[in-house]
Amino acid sequence: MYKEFSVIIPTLNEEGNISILINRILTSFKGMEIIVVDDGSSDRTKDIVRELARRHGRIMLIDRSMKGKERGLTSSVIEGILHTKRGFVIVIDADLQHPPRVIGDIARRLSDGSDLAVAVRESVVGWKLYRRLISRSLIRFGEFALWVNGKATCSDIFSGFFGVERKLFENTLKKNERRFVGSGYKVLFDFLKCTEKRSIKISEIPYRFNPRERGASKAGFRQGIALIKSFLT
Ligand SMILES: Nc1nc2c(ncn2[C@@H]2O[C@H](COP(=O)(O)OP(=O)(O)OP(=O)(O)O)[C@@H](O)[C@H]2O)c(=O)[nH]1
Ligand SMILES: [Mg+2]
Repeated sequence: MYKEFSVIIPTLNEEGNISILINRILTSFKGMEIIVVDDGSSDRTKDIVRELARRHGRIMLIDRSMKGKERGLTSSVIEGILHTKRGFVIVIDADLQHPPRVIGDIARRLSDGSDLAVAVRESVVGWKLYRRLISRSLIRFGEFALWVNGKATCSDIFSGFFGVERKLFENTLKKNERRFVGSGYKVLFDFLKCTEKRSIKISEIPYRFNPRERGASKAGFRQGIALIKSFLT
């Protein structure tokens, strides 16, 4: 039973993926709460989640379509985390690039006493050379920034797939509200840069990051700018 866990899924036009992901969680992780945080999808994502929520009490949809300029991946994840009362939260993308079975490994590490459990991309399949190069340089820069400032780190500082003790996340956020870049993509990095080295127990679970099969990527120039902002705040 996963009564202490809530999984947070940010969505933007994921009609081809969301029901597959939710059904896998429903069957593999009994009792786990599922919170979908949608930023105004124009496809059927919200309808699909509403229909599933009608049938299963542990699914919830947070519809942010009226939020205007507050939209963004990081602010969606934060809103989902602040919504739950469960002890641990696990953040996962909706597009199935994060293998749902790893949710179980993350949950186990958190139950065993880790404060933060990060699913780390061991290999990335299908990225073009320029995306690999840009990503590599940004990762190196981010790692350097954490290192010089004496902050916590891990082998995949930009991972979007991780679990954390909820109270720890909330306290860190409360003390550093302005340092979390709501429009950005890298909520884990924002959390790490606000956490002192060796102050928390971090564990890692390696996995293979596959290309998206359905739906379109939302990563792009805007997120690049948000990441630079993350480095500077
Ligand atoms: N709520 C919310 N979700 C978002 C937003 N942008 C992206 N998402 C979701 O966040 C997750 C990650 O976005 P992706 O577009 O897959 O980003 P990525 O994995 O870095 O890029 P690809 O590898 O190209 O898929 C997916 O579940 C998206 O639907 C946003 O502004 N708000
Ligand atoms: Mg993706």
